[in-house]
Amino acid sequence: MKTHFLRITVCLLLQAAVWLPTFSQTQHLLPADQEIPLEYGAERLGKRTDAAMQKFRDNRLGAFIHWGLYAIPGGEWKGKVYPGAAEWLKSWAEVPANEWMELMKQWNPQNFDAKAWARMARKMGVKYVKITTKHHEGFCLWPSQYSEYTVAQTPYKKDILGELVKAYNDEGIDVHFYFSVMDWSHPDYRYDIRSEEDEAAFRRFLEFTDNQLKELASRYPTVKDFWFDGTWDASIKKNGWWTAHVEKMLKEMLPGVTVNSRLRADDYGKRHFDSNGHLMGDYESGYERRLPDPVKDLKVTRWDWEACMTVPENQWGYHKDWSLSYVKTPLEVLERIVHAVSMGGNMVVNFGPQPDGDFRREEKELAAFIGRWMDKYGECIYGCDYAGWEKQDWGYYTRKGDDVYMVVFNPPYSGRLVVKTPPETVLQEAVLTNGGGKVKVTETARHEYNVDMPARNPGEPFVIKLKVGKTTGGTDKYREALT
Ligand code: H76
Repeated sequence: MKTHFLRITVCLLLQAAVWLPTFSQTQHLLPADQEIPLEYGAERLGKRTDAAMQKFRDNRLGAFIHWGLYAIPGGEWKGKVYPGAAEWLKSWAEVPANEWMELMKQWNPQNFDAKAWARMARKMGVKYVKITTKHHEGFCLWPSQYSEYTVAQTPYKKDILGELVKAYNDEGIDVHFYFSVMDWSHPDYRYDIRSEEDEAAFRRFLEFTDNQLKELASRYPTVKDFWFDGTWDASIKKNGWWTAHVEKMLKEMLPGVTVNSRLRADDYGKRHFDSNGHLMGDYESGYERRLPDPVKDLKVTRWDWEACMTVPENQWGYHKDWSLSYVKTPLEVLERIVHAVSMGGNMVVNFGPQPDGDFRREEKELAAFIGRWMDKYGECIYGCDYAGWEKQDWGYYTRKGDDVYMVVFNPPYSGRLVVKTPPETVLQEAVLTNGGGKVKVTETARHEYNVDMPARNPGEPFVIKLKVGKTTGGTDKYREALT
């Protein structure tokens, strides 16, 4: 009974370790005159306005690649299948690092074809791909001179990361690097600093990490972004200076590079948002497998953010058994993409390639489905932003300059799509994108309209582009009720 209780507690703690980092950040803005001085707080107030950041933002749709040794066992260790995230198997099954690294002998992805991956990404319509250069396990997808656990020490030998960077860039796709600071195979990693010995070891570890990051930045100078993970431990919170240093170092080496908020901790160990409530890094990266509420959480439209999601409930690396949790349908994935863009965010859809270097059937089908839709309707995604209009039940708005898009996911039985425009804004015209022609607009009240459903229901989420004008004074035929 006792051991059972203990096991449950340990399991809960491990799970907490997984979700804590994504739920702990909040923004608490202090009145300007009450702000405290910080040496390692936000670099800047408000959104970045340079071209590189605008490109990051305009891309809107990305893919995540989680690929490492964990793909080989695929969630199963010594005959037992673990339902938790496959890339955490080392932790679930409590495998010591040296035993885990034996998997390197089996790293030989004979079907790996970087060009085929890049074609698949282009056809899916993603504008960038985030690749796990090193996940928590510590195995490097590039031949790092600072580690013995790299692709170079496997039967496959080749620089997987280098091949991918080239192949994606050749297809016009930006590459972003995922990098886990927490490293389960490095003897100097510490979860907390409790002694001088810890202090010395962790200092060596941070130097090692700096070296790996500098190596990545100089070997692959076209990288556009570093997405840090595994930064939630007390050891890192006690070394907020180092996270500010990394941000600065990378930005000096690679002008324009973007860095996620998850890297950062300030002088007091406050993460994502500093002690004065200002976002650190260039964009918020806390929306992992969840999204802000499209009505209640509009505060997120004030800063840049990027969400990422798994296709099963929580599997990033390859897991051989997807029947253990709910798997989102391609339509559900699409809706999350639109949901994110409608609130001014990016969405990154995860893929966990198989150990042989190919993608599982479900992922290929998903990529093809999203790609077909993006091909027809992508103009409401790329370069689009939060429209600022009141959310309606039929779906989501996005906006590009003066054009407002209605992305219709839930067509109503009435056949009328309600649109409420902000003050001084009038609806002039509604046109189906993808060559569908005009649909009728009827003014029903002040700043309220019915937009007709297309004569033939497209049978898939579709997009109506709205032409919008400004009211020019004149008399108002509507009167408020006297009550
Ligand atoms: C916890 C955790 C990690 N963060 C996600 C993006 C995956 O990499 C997961 O293993």
